[in-house]
Amino acid sequence: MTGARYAAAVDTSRCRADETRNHQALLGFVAPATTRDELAPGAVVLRGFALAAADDLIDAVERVWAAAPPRHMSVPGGGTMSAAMTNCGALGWVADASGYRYTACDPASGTPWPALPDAFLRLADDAARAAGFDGFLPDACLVNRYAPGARMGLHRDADEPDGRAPIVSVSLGLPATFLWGGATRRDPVVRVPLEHGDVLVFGGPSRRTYHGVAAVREGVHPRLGAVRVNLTLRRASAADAQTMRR
Ligand SMILES: O=C(O)CCC(=O)C(=O)O
Ligand SMILES: [Mn+2]
Repeated sequence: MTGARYAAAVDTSRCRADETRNHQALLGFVAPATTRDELAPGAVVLRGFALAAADDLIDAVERVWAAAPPRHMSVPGGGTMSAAMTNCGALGWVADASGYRYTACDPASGTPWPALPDAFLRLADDAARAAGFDGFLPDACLVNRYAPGARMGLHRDADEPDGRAPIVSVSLGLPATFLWGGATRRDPVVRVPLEHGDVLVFGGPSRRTYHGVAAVREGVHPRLGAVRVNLTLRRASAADAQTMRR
């Protein structure tokens, strides 16, 4: 068989297997099949991985928003983030004119960030395991709310002292184009479409890769309206970051 024919045969049988599994999933027998897009060593998009939990996740997001409303944080050098942000977990990521850091309390209220919802913890552990990282126990979740036009420039998640734990990043609501770069800001960027229910896990050699989000396009999501939500689950404390790559 030629390479192309072999690839076609493999693809067809995989589609058939997925179809059967998805049919069984509709009947409630098994979890739906998830397509995996490997971006780089240690980085994978698990397509539709959060769909089954999406309603519970959004209910929990709404409770977090009620306790710690999203806000446009200031950044050093002037200006504000175009995504509105808040946090849940023992630690929350904050930006202001003096820099970026984790805090135990919401600076807006002076009270601790809301606790990490169980639905977030379950999904984070399941997705990390599916991506090859066992025992992921996040202690911080940044909740980003993007209105159409909001974006996030290329950056690395580098405020966490221990880089052994991966990052689990959950997309809900409007679709977005994720920008996946390299080890330096000048490396070429791949545009990765992300939809409601997709989960990106990046760790190991990809943990400090540059990434960002292109401006979110106009649209309406049936549950969230004209909004994209991203949950970024991380291990932010230095101690006990025991997650290792399989
Ligand atoms: O919204 C996203 O998909 C990514 C967000 C992100 O990279 C961050 O908050 O650090
Ligand atoms: Mn990031």
